Amino acid sequence: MSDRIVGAEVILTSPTRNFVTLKVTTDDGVVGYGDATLNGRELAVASYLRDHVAPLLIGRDARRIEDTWQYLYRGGYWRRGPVTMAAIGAVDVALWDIKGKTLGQPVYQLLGGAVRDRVLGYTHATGWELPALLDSVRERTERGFQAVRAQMGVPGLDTVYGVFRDARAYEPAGRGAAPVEEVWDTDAYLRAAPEVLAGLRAEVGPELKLLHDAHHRLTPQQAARLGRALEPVDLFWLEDVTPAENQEALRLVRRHTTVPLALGEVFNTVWDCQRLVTEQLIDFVRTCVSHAGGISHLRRILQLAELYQVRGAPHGPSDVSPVALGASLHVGLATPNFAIQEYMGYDPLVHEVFPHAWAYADGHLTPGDAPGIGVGLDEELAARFPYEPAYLPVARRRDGSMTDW
Ligand code: KDG
Ligand code: MG
Repeated sequence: MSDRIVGAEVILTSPTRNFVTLKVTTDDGVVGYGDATLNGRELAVASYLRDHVAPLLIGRDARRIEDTWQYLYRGGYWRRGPVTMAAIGAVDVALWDIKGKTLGQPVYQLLGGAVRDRVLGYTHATGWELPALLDSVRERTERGFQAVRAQMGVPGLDTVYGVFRDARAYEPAGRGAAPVEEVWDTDAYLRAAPEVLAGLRAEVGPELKLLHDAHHRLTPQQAARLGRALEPVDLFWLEDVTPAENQEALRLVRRHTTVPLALGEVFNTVWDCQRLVTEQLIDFVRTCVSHAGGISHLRRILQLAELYQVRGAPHGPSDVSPVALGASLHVGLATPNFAIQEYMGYDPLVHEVFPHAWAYADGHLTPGDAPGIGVGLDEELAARFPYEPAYLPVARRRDGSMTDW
């Protein structure tokens, strides 16, 4: 038994939405999977893996997870960025999967064992106006969710990202050769959101954990105002209030509001998180196992965060594949400052393509006890759904200029 890597294959599939999966095989025939899906930029990561990483993996010792991470990160010279870090993340998760399968243990046991019995999950509810939103939230709480992210429409706009006028579940990316363009109006949003969320809190009572995502749309001053206005709603968190390239901006928000802040779903490395964590400018760090260098790097981020009482709350919309969700849950079960896992859910077909040991019950998720990550890939079924171009929408202000969404 030598654990040499003999195969590294990239598999694209689109069972209702696109996923990129790395399959690593050892000379013993052990197979490990890693998620390399980067919503709307799938082919870039697929090429990075196929053309530049897979050839380097052949012949390497699959047991040397950290050394392979360092080799790909430092050896690439061009560091960080979503494409690089998603590719490295896929390799890392696949190697943890192989290690677990080789040792006959679920990955959380290899990370030090469980520190909790199950991981709290939150899901998405949307409604254009309060009554529809309330229905959507109630449907989720009836399914056991104790934490719900609530998004509403904005009067005067035709569409708002992630919110449907009817009761359909939404998919963040729309199929087609180019992104859909939406119109955005921050002032109208700032008038609507506090009223709808206050109304929602009044209806659902004090216990339900309510979350809201502002999708990087606000200036620091607008974010501070919104945070203050939402204090009586007692949110579990307010997410992505402002783009975080300029991290100084969060200092202004913090000075004016005690609303808990969550941020980091677009971050890729511990260095993106360093300042916000060490200066305690956020309460929850949202880096995702598949976009931030895999299990090894997510653990590093959460261990830094633990020193500053910042908690982990990884990204988990439908574009984070069941492989990444499983990997995140192993980290969640074994990491003390892991607060909550986003779980948007998947189309039934996605569950078929990726059979998994992880499970949802009663508002919580568990990774299961299958060796490795515990998520497989039905390659025959996957092959029936080839990749189709799909993009997240883009947004313009009323004057036609581009804005964050
Ligand atoms: O691909 C990214 C989207 O899925 C993202 O918009 C979802 O903001 C999001 C969230 O919090 O899940
Ligand atoms: Mg978000």
